[in-house]
Amino acid sequence: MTGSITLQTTKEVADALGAGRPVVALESTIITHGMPWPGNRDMALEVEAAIRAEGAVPATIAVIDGHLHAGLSEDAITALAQASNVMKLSRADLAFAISERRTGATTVAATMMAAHLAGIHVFATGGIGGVHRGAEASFDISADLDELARTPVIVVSAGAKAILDIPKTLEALETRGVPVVAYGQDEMPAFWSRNSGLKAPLRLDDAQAIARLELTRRQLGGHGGMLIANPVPADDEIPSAEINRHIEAALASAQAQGIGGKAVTPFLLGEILSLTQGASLKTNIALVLNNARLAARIAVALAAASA
Ligand code: PSU
Ligand code: MN
Repeated sequence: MTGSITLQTTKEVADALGAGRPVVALESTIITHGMPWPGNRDMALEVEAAIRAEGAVPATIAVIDGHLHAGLSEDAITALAQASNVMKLSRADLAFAISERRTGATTVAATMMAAHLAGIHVFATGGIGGVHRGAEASFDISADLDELARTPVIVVSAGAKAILDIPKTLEALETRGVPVVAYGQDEMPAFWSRNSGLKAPLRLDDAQAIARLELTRRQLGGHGGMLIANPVPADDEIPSAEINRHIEAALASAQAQGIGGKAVTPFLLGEILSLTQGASLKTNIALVLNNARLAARIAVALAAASA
């Protein structure tokens, strides 16, 4: 087999890419492994609508029956949101899902790869994967960090998920040369909470400034990705003291049940969902929507500056 991977795009995405109009990539692991049905489907469709309302086109990324898609129809999103046996695809698994004709949802790492292949420069998610607590023993460090180092896509997130070791995650990003930019505040956000107690490496206050930084990075050459850390809206946050209790409890259950590898992040998110009686999911959806709006504004600013 030779040639290149054919990306299946919706007409909306193909037209926008062809005309240089703003497009925002979206991941699908958050749909299949991050949230339960039917809230996951509602989230995915609301996020797409929020991106369109800001004047950009959403492109949800997934592998369906071996085909790599950039842009899914509402029916395809609904089917994926209810499907079982969907693989969780990181960089290590993306080609396997395609060659074995499988269906898989893309993590931050695999979504960045697909976005770059498609010519999409901006991607919105909830929180990136990073260095897990206890990584000095488990060696569990998300492939998202190396992908940020190598693939030139702007990732808009609410920081790294607070289930992780955020100080170590920031160190690992610095080592890899990944700019980490807090949006509109000095402190690094912590996913469900606005503050982490850690100063963010960089700060910018508007989408135009982020677009300017991106264009400058391109001029320097050899640039990889960049992480925009956008705090959850104040009305939707869970204070860190409160969420931290639940994170500790969830981590203890994961340890007791011997959860490892790819299952860790989905397990912890599920535990925290039940410990907070659904409040963590409401906050997760709010922060993804907030990130989608900012990502769309960055994509619009980049398209205007590149025209
Ligand atoms: N953001 C969310 N929920 C999620 C994720 C991100 O709000 O479930 C997913 C992303 O796909 C991210 C993955 O890449 O969690 C991290 O998984 P791991 O720790 O196994 O690398
Ligand atoms: Mn991992």
